[in-house]
Order: sequence, then C-alpha cells, then structure tokens
Amino acid sequence: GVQAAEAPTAQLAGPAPVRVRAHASHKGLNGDVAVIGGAPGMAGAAVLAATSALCGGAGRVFLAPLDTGFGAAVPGWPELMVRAWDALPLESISVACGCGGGDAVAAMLPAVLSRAKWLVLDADALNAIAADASLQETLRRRGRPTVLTPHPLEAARLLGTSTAQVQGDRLRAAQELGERSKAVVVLKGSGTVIAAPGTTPSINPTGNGRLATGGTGDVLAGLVAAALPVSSDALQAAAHAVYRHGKAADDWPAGEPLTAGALARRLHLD
Ligand code: NPW
Ligand code: AMP
Ligand code: MG
Repeated sequence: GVQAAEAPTAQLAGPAPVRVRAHASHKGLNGDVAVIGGAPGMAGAAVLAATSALCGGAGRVFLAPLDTGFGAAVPGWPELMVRAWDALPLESISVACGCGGGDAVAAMLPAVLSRAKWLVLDADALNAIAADASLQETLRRRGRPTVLTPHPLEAARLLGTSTAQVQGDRLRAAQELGERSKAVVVLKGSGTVIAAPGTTPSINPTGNGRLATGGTGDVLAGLVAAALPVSSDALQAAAHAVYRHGKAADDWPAGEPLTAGALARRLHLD
C-alpha cells in the first residue's frame, strides 16, 4: 500500500485550444507524422493511427508497414504516403507506434529513438522496450519530446508489475514511468492520467466506456503525434490530444456505433 502523504495529487486537464490554420499556412508548417507499425493481421492499427493523424491536423502523413505490405497506397486513403520505414523522413518523424510489429519493431527502435525529433511510442513499441534494458536506456537518454501511451497492461510490463498494481494507484504508476523514462506518460483507461517528470499529474475529464473498443488507442497515438510538431510543450500536446479524443466520444451522436475508424474521422469537428 502507498502512504496517502506520499501519493501524487492530480489536477484536472483542461480543453485544447482550437487549432486555426493561418491564411498563408501550408502543409510544411503543420507537421509531418510518420507511423511505423502493422503486423500481419494488425495492419489496421497502423492505418488507424495514420488516418487519425491526418484527421487530427497533420500536414503530411507517412505510413511504414513493418511486416506487411500495403503496396503503393492504402485503399480508401490516398492522402497517406506509404514508404519503407528506413525511407521515412526520420528526423521529422513525430510518431512510431509499432502497432503489432513484433520483432520488427525492436529492430527499428534504436534508429527511431536516436533520430526522431518527436516520438509517440505505443503498443508493441512499448512492449519491445519493456523487454530490452538497452532500449530503456536509449529512451532515457533521448533528450527530445517523447510521449508513451500505455494501457494498464503495457504500463505494467514497462514497470515490471501487474495490471492490478498499476490500476491500484494509477497516478503513482504514471509518475513512476515518466521519471524512469524521462518522457511524458499517458496512462490510458477510464480517467486517463497524464504525467511527466517533475510535474503534478493530471486526470483527463473526457471520454467514456464507448471508447472500450478495438483501435481507439491507435487513434489516440496518431492524434498525439499530430499535436507534437505544432506544440512547444509535449505535456500540453499530449493532454490536449487526450482531451479531444475523449470529447469526440462524449459528443458522439446518439444511436450511432462508436468504432475507431469513425472516431478518427470525427476528430476534425472539435
Ligand atoms: P488484464 O487482462 O486485465 O491483465 P494486450 P492489445 C489490459 C493491436 N491492435 N483497464 C487488460 O489486461 C495493438 O496495437 C490492433 C484495465 C487486457 O486484457 C497491439 O499491437 C488492432 N486493463 C496488439 O493489437 C485493433 C486494461 O490489457 C490487456 C485496459 C495487442 O494489443 C486492436 C490487453 O493488452 C489493437 O489496437 C483498461 N482500460 N486496457 C487492429 N485493428 O489492427 C487494457 N487492459 O495483451 O497488450 O493486447 O491491447 O489488444
Ligand atoms: P487501447 O487500450 O490501446 O486500445 O486504448 C483504448 C483507448 O480507449 C484509450 O484512449 C483509453 O483511455 C480509452 N478507453 C477505454 N476504455 C475506456 C473507458 N471505460 N472510459 C474512458 N476511456 C476509455
Ligand atoms: Mg492499444
């Protein structure tokens, strides 16, 4: 058990400012996002992250399938540029969620961790880091804006504990992971916690159980990635993206099913 006096306190995250494009704006000013991920049977996760980044406002979105090929383009999404991961503009990368990448994720992580200007790490990218102490060290030393978006089991793997332990004190788990990784941490689930080294964690007030469906986490990863290049503060960017993701679910039209793909398409309405 954790002593009450030691437990981190939380503040409530606020709404995101509306992102207005200047009249003279161009795609080069609105951030590049490159999504690396997608294993056989999970190509959809990478497509959801990429389309979410696009709908979330990114200027250009690249997609690098890891173990499976989309060919020249993703059906239905001609806006996405499909590349091999080592042909991506890695310096301007603002993503890598490694959705379902298996061993292929671990192989590309050293290059991505050292070169990416902004980085979102989700799902199997997090699982690969949890399984490799040298990747954990590389993450700690990155020194550039990095956001981890674990769900409770992914956080437990990174902390070497159980889902129940993480859920028993979510604020502390998020704070601990942030301190260890020197990164912003978004601990997902009902009442998503946003934490960063040396700051008071916050609890996101938006979102509901309709988000408990496959792929909504991949949509969040893409939305955070879209927010990073146009923000000077990774913690604020992550908090605003989480707020916006939950708000879209709270404003969901009655009688319509919430699916991850439909969620990505509605993000621009906020
Ligand atoms: P338990 O059982 O309680 O200990 P996994 P995954 C926990 C890809 N996807 N509150 C819970 O653990 C992803 O990107 C592809 C509490 C649960 O059983 C990944 O690469 C899709 N506990 C891959 O699939 C769409 C919670 O975590 C366990 C919790 C596997 O990812 C789907 C599940 O974790 C998916 O995104 C909560 N709120 N949330 C596609 N269309 O291509 C989770 N847990 O075993 O890491 O499996 O999250 O499904
Ligand atoms: P993942 O577990 O990676 O698929 O991510 C699921 C997404 O849905 C995260 O953004 C969670 O915070 C959100 N989510 C899942 N269940 C709930 C819930 N009961 N209330 C609010 N948000 C949820
Ligand atoms: Mg997930």
